[in-house]
Amino acid sequence: MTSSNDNLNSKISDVTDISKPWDKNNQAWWDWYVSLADNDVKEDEIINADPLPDIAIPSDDEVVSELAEPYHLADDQINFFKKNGFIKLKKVFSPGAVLKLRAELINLLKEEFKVDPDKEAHDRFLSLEMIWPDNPILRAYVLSPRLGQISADLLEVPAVRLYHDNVLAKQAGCGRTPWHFDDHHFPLDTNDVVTAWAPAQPIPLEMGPLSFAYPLDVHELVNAVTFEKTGTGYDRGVSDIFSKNNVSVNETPFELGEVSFHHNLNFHTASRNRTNRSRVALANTYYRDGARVVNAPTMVSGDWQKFMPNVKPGDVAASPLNPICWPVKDKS
Ligand SMILES: O=C(O)CCC(=O)C(=O)O
Repeated sequence: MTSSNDNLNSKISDVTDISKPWDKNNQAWWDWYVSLADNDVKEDEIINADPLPDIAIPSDDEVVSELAEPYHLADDQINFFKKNGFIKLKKVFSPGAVLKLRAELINLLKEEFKVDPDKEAHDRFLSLEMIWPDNPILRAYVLSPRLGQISADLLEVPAVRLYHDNVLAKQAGCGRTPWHFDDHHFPLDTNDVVTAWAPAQPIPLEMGPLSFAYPLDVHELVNAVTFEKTGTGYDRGVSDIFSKNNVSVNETPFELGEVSFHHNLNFHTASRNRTNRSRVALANTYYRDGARVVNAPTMVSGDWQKFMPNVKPGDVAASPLNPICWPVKDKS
């Protein structure tokens, strides 16, 4: 006979069992993932975002040469990243390069989702991945020596590869991004992993900037919170422990051209987008050359084989879709 305790236990293990691979596409993954965010607080009304600046848009060649220029990091910036697991850097892109990126991303989103993400609010988190192989201008941003060099310098590794690009559009009214760290997502056997999160417009607080808990080791406080694949229990569990421990959270606006970099053990979240403009960002993840895929990727790793075709669990993660972005190959 099955007791009510057995039933309860099997329900609990079903909610926490993430061992099966993800069998839908990446947009379905994001729809599922944002459903895990606790949005219980009373929602404020939507406000108008400031107009985007009217500035000259650079040519493709100008963007390529801008992003080939190195970005000097001081030792204290590298030490800040090491200690806190994130850093926000200003002027990584020029204002024109950001607005050019936004126009391109909006066109791609329109084409894929048949909506204008800025005009038709559907409160949805839209995502596109692996755009760079077929889009030369996106390639200039994603494989840029500048983002590759900053990533390698922050991780203090000699070379980095691309894991994937990720176009993210949090539409007007879309709720929170749940608390998480990316170690959970990327099926890589290394912690030398960083995501460059590049906003495609300024992000005031009301738009829900990506926000970071720090220092890096606060992830240890929430080791005991079990991930649940339905409901908002995990997000609430992390949030409660962070509040009880007075964990610091950096939730600050992004100015035009500012880019954040977060380590795969950094816990991050984002508030609801309370503006009438989509919060568009390009998030590229880079990892230490030589890393391998873990032996047993889970459903939280989403459609990872799309990012590394023909690479199997346990293999070195180095498909043709994971080029080395830094150092740049000598073209002579
Ligand atoms: O854009 C967001 O709200 C979440 C993005 C994120 O978590 C990431 O890029 O690691």
